[in-house]
Amino acid sequence: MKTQQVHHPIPAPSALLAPGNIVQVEATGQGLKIRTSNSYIEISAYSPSVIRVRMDKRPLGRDFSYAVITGPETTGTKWQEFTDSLVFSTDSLDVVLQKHPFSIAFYTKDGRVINEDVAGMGTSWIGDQVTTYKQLQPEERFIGLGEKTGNLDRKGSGYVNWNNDSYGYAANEDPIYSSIPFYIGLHDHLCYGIFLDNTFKSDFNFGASNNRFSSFGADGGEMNYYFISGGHVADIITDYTTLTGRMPLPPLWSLGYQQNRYSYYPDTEVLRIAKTLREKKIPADGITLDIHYMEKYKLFTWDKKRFADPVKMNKELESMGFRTTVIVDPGIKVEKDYPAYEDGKAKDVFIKYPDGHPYTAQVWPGWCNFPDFTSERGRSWWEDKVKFLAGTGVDGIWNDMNEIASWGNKMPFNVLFDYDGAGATTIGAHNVYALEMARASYEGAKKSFKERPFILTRAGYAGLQRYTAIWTGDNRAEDDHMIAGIRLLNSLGLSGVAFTGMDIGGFTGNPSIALYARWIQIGAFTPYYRGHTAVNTKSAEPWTFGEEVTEIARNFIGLRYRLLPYIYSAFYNATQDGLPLMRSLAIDYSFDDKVYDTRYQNEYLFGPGILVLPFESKQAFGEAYFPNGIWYDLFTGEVQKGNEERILKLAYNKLPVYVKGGSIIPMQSLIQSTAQLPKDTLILNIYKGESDNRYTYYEDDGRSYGYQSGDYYKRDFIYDQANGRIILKKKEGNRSSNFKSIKLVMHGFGSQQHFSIEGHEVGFKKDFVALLTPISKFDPQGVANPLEGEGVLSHVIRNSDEQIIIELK
Ligand code: NBV
Repeated sequence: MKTQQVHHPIPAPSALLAPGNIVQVEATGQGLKIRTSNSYIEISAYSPSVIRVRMDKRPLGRDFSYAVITGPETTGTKWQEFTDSLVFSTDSLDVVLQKHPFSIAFYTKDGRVINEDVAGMGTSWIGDQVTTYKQLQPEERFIGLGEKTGNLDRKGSGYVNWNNDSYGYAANEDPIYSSIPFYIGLHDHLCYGIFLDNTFKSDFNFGASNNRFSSFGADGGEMNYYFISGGHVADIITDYTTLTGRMPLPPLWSLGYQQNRYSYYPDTEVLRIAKTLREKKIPADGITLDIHYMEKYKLFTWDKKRFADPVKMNKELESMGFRTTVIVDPGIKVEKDYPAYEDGKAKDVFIKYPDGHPYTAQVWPGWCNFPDFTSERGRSWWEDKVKFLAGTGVDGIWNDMNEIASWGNKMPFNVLFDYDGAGATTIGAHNVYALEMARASYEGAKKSFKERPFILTRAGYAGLQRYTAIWTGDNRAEDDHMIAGIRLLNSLGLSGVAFTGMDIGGFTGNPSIALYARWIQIGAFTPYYRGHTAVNTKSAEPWTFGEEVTEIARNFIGLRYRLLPYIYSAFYNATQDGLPLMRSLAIDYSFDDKVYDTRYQNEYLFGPGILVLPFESKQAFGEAYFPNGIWYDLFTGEVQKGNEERILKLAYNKLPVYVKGGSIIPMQSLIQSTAQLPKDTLILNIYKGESDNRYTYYEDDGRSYGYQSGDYYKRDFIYDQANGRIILKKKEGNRSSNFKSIKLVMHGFGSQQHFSIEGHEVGFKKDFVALLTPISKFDPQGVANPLEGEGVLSHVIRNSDEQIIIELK
């Protein structure tokens, strides 16, 4: 017998508020202003594919963002009213707003749902906390959300954004240092991005502990999100970085290997490290100084006993081809007659309690006050202080502890911040403090450093890529941490941050020899490549793990230097389209289920064409997945079919790295630092492929701002598969290339030794390209001999600025 289902409504507490029905609509140039029974709503188009939704139970307040740098667009939108709904349209999507009660859904032009509120339960408030609930779509996946641990596909997980000093964090801990409330959803060959621009503590749920919805919300402030629709994940990242900005061109030296530890001192020790790198022929460009360079950890000082003459030391380092980066923390020691403190107090730059007392907490130097980076006054004060660093010949600023971290790690909620005029307590300002610190360091360095600065931060918020690179803080010297670190960097890349790194070798603890060897190999394929370790750990320079590992490190760091033309071009491209250096396969193969398989989720492309397969150091075999296309072993040239799973035999001295068919990979001769010029032949590796490819190659002086006034050399390289041609397009920019000749190295073209260049038939000779030096003396079983790219064909041509066509048939 069928029983009648009875509903006993559970009374909702009065604090729970929903928008209710639409009662009034007004068209603005860019969208609609809507009044519902309980809320104020504004929908506006920022481009045909980007729609902003603002909602509050109070009239909408000041429109201000630390993240977004663009405004709405006024053209191309229209709206229509129906009995039960309003439809707001752009050229790319239709936004359907239900009237009774209010809810919102985004559709493709051919009527497919991309994303929709849970009917009748879209957005609601519980007190000041606001959340939007989105219907889970069948097979929906979620990727991104910035520096978040966990799987590539975040389905079934929930996360919190609250910048947190996470010393020695667990590989699955949340939250850690930075907050980027932006993720990408995928289902049915559709994808979209959602960026919740709200600096309060925020909460994301991707179907965790429920089977109905994904949701995003914050502890206060407006529901203020941007919906981005796009055909491809890459388009969404590009749109997101149009909203929040892209990275500036980094100095070339910052892409070389950087050596650090907590801490190198005194000056003689710093110089010893630099000299040893040179003596051992381990290429490097940077030395990073941790907190012990300061006098009793006081900002904007040098310890005079340890560093009697920092200018001289930095000059000496520079003459050896090294650049110096120094750490800064936000805490200014409360100490009478300490100039930075007295000046900060006089200029009233510190954050305060409501009764006007400066907020004081303990960090390295002792009790400290903290500049208010959310105020124009605080930022320009800091910018001015940065001159001190410029004056001592420093080239990079490393912003640490900016969550804000302090002993006890429990900053009171009633501390006041300027929040650029609007005023905020800790609960609204905490997540942007680090972003604004990095901004002040960047702006200050831009004004006072003689060349492009390198800026690094530990914490941040959406948009941090405009000012700074980021590293993943105090990781552990453990295998799973190395692999989790890859996913953190890949996720940051999906979230608009291209310039990222992790402590190579691990910060806490001591890596095993094998772990260090694997990590230094992987590091060569991460954007910011820095070895670092904590105080009181064993030495962790590349030569401290025995002769064999020294050789492995030399090989892989050397390979990194030879790849610099490719890497620098990838950075240039990131400044243009926002696409990261480390690309999770979810970017290019978004709807290939295998990519999300936990066995394969760590694989990524470094730049557009190099596939990196990271495995733990303990593994003798690794399960690999090769996505669609043809792949070439970077070291041996061996061809690997795509759409194939394979078990790889691993070796401690060779990281599996492959190149995608159709790629054009520019390389140069080995140099020991970017201060050294490579030989004047650019090596252009061309890999036979099955589809077309276009790629922008870029050079400039690597250090000045001359590129902004045309002092650059840029050209497009096209792999025109359909017509059997490679085209090196005419150069753009006023600069001549560093390379007088180009050596064309053809991979995968078999015995075809004749090509025509500019209509003339040319014979290519059989060649041999050694990417790594043999280390077989350490390799008695001959397990891996990762040296030969054998059987390639090569031909050297003059590097003319005009278009060059190479016919393959
Ligand atoms: O300044 C010391 C360390 C630094 O080496 C590390 O990279 C930062 O993440 N810093 C944290 C301070 C606290 C270390 C326990």
